[in-house]
Amino acid sequence: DQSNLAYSVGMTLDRFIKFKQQDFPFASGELSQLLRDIALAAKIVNRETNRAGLANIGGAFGQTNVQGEEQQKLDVIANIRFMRALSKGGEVCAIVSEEEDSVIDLQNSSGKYVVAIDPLDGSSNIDVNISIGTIFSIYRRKTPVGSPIQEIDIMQPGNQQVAAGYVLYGSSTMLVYTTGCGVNGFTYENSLGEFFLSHPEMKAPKDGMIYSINEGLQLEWEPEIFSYIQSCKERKLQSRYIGSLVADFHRNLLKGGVYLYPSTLKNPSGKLRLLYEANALAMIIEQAGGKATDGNQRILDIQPHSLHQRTPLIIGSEKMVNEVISMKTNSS
Ligand code: AHM
Ligand code: MG
Repeated sequence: DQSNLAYSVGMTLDRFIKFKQQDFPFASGELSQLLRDIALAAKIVNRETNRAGLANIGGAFGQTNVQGEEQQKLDVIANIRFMRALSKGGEVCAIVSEEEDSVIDLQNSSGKYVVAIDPLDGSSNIDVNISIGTIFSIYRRKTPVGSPIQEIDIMQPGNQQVAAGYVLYGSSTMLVYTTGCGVNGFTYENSLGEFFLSHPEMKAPKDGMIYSINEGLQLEWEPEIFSYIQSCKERKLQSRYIGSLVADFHRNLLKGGVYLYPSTLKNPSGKLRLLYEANALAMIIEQAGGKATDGNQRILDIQPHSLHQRTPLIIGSEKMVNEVISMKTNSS
C-alpha cells in the first residue's frame, strides 16, 4: 500500500512531512513548513558542528577571517541559526530559547505557533567532540492570531505541544520528531544534504538494561534514587552517561533504559529545564510508548510558572520509570 511504498523508496524528510500532513491536528501546512525550517537550521548547525574542531586552526588552511574576529561559540551560532530560521519562516509568533533571558516576541501578526528551543544542548561536550543536540517544542498560541502575545501563549503545559523533536549531532546526525502520531527518526546524508527516514515508528522498549545518571552527585540524591540505583547495580544493569541529554535519551530510546536527573540537595528541582528540555523529550517518549515523570507527576502535566524553570526528570522505558516511581511512593 501507499505507506509501504513510501518507506521502501528513499523517503526524505520533506516528502515524509508532506505525506504525513493529514495526521497533523491543524492541517494548514504551516506546521509542515515550520518543521522544514527547523530541519534547514539543523543542517546549518550540523555543518558548523562538523567544523568546530577546525575553528581555532583556521589559519592553517586559509580560513581565518580578515578582521581576525574571534570565532563565536557554537551554542551562540546555533541560537542565531535557529532564531533566524524561526523568525524568517513566518509561522512563529514567539520563541523561548535557553540562550535568551526573555521571550522573543516576533511581532508577527500571522504566526500561529510558539516554539521553545534549546539550540545546542550538552554544552560541556561541545569542545571535546562528543555528541550534542538541539531540542524543540512547538505549541499553538492560545490567543487569537494577530493579537499581542500573552503569558498563556507561552506558559503552556507540555500536554499542549503540537509537535516536538530533537536533532542529535553524533557519529551520524539525526532528526527525530513527533506530531502526536508516533515518532519517526531521520538520518542525515551529508553528500546529498538530506534527512532520510531511517527509523520509522520508533518504539521505546518496555524494559531495558541501561541506567543513565550523573553518579558524581550521589551524595546529594534523595534516598529513593540512591536505592533505585543500588538496585540497578544489584541486577548488574549497564551504566551509560554521556552528559548530553539528547544523546543519552536517544540511546535509551533505541536500546531500552532510564535517564535520571533527579533533585539534588543543591538543586531541589534538578538541572534540566521544563520548557525546552524536558517537555519535548517527554512527548516523544510517551509517543514511543515510554514514560516521563518528575517523580511525583507526569512531566507533560506540569503547569509552568517561569520560562527557565527546572524540573527533575526521570524518563525512558515504562517499566524502569515505574520502578523509580514506586520507590518514591513506597517511601512517602
Ligand atoms: P546545558 O543546557 O548547559 O548543556 O546542560 C544540560 C546538560 C544535559 O545535556 C545533560 O543531560 C546534563 O546537562 C548533564 O549535567 P551534569 O553535567 O550535571 O551531569
Ligand atoms: Mg540545555
